[in-house]
Amino acid sequence: MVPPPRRSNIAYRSAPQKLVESIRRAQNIWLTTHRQADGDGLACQSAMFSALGSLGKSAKILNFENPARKYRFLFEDAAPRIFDADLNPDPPDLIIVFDTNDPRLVTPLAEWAAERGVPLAMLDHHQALSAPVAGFDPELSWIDIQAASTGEVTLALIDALGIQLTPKIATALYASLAFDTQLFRFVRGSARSHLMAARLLPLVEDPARVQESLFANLTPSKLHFMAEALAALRIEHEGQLAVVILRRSLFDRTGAEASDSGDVVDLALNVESVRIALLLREEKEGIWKISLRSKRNVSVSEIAEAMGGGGHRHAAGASVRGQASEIEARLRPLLIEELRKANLEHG
Ligand SMILES: [Mn+2]
Repeated sequence: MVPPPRRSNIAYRSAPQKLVESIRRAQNIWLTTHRQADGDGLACQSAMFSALGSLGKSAKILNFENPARKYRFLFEDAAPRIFDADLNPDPPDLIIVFDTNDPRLVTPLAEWAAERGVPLAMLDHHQALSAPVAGFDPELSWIDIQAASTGEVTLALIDALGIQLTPKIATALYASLAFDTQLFRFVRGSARSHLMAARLLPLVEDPARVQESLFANLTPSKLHFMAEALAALRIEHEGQLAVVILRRSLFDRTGAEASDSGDVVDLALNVESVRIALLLREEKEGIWKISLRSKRNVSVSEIAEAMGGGGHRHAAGASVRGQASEIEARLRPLLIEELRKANLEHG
């Protein structure tokens, strides 16, 4: 039997008028992304920095921590600065926030901007929060949950602004795409990511370098970290739930970066039977970062929201105070219930 054709989803919703006009009017624009910035948000910052430069705007990249080493290739022209409210910089005309629609993930910049009347434009592809959060302006923001990366939304905005793609812009957007789709594995059932790649690739000078920087960046210490982290991994609930708890001491001992733990949870989800992977990572004494990944019809976004965080259907997280065992005990019934619902749906 021939399966029905799948939607190709290649049509972009048009850019919000208010967003395009605000960028055209603004002279000084800051570009930021969520805390624990990843390859998507950082690449969008890099692309927009170049794009605004070609419009003659003055742009600044401001983040909350230095980018991980593997992302440094994105910032050969403009090193990101760390936002510091105490430095009292002149407020910009507009702040564009990439890869989140939650102003709480850009604190204290969101509060700083609100006090000075600086609007926040949020470009994102995560599910919008179910409850409105102060600082989020829906008319000035562009959330497209069909996009597999915020880079797709950023490219559509660059097009709407009439900006010509350059090798720099194309390379950054290609990096966003390669990163968030994990080399075209997670394309949200749409042809868009591949079509976008086909458009960008002729302008990307060294696509292999993008791939190597983002993915072929293992070090011996990272491998030792992975070995210990995987040894601590438990697979439970008839193989459907993977749990790993990573203490600060492991990072100190192996010299791994916080962002390295993402690979552990991704690997756990690659176990055939696993439907949810839970990672608890000790950020500092008594503060744990919850990372949840799921696949197929299992959603983890509500669980993350219930823990005070957010995210999307298959990847979500939260930051929680307490002991690892007690946080795991709070999460467990929510995870089991979600698995039960998903199993029922499957019949
Ligand atoms: Mn993203």
